[in-house]
Amino acid sequence: MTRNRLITIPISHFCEKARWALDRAAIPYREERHLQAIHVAYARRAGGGRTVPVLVCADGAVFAESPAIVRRCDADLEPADRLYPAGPLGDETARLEAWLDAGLGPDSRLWMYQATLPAMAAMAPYILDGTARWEQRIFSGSRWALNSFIRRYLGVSATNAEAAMTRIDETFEQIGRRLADGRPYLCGDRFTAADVAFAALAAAVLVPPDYGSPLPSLEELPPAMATEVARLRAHPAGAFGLRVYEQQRRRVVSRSGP
Ligand SMILES: N[C@@H](CCC(=O)N[C@@H](CS)C(=O)NCC(=O)O)C(=O)O
Repeated sequence: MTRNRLITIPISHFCEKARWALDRAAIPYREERHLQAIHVAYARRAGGGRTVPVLVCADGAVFAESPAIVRRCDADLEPADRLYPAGPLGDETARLEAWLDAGLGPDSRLWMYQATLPAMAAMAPYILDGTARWEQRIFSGSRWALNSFIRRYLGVSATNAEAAMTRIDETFEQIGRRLADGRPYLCGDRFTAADVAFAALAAAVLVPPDYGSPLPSLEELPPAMATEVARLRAHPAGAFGLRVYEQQRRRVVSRSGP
């Protein structure tokens, strides 16, 4: 039987967005998890570019950007359950998501790598969760090479991580201001793709327990990272991200399709 396939890097927060939308819409899929750098060959072979997630649908359609995957999931849902509402609310949702994809996503990832690459061995169970044995062997044998590839490719350095954290703090401030009127979600009363984007992309700095792939506990993180994670969790935007995870990550909505 041909199945939907989702090509991922297990800890990737962009992949988490896609996984969340698929899980929420109860769309069956097989997740094919790969190590960073090795993912490129699999993403390309699946019909995507060099990034993951890539969704290959049972009918052969390929979606290689997380917003496109979320929209594909919406197509199976009743209008009231869709993550992109119709009309101006949907436009606002897409604008917010695009802003978070371009800013918070890369910033939180860069900062997370700067904080965790020195502790790569301890992070191995999370980096490798669900990957093939041969990829796990490559990781054990060439952690240093992967470390330097990620540093070079993403520009990971202490200076860049500090600048990324400044921008993350600004994003958290903006999200906090948006929520200050008491609204339950970023676009008002309705849970949307903007909430999924914020919670998933902030996961690299909030390390939520309900993430769709195993993540370390606060105690397992390098102490300096744990301190920053605790600080961000206490921010109104951080508390919002954690609440959205707790209340929405395991929620499944009914499908309108067959
Ligand atoms: N705009 C893309 C971004 C995806 C993205 O940056 N994915 C990362 C993993 S978090 C990736 O594959 N990076 C590897 C690369 O750029 O080669 C989306 O929303 O799907």
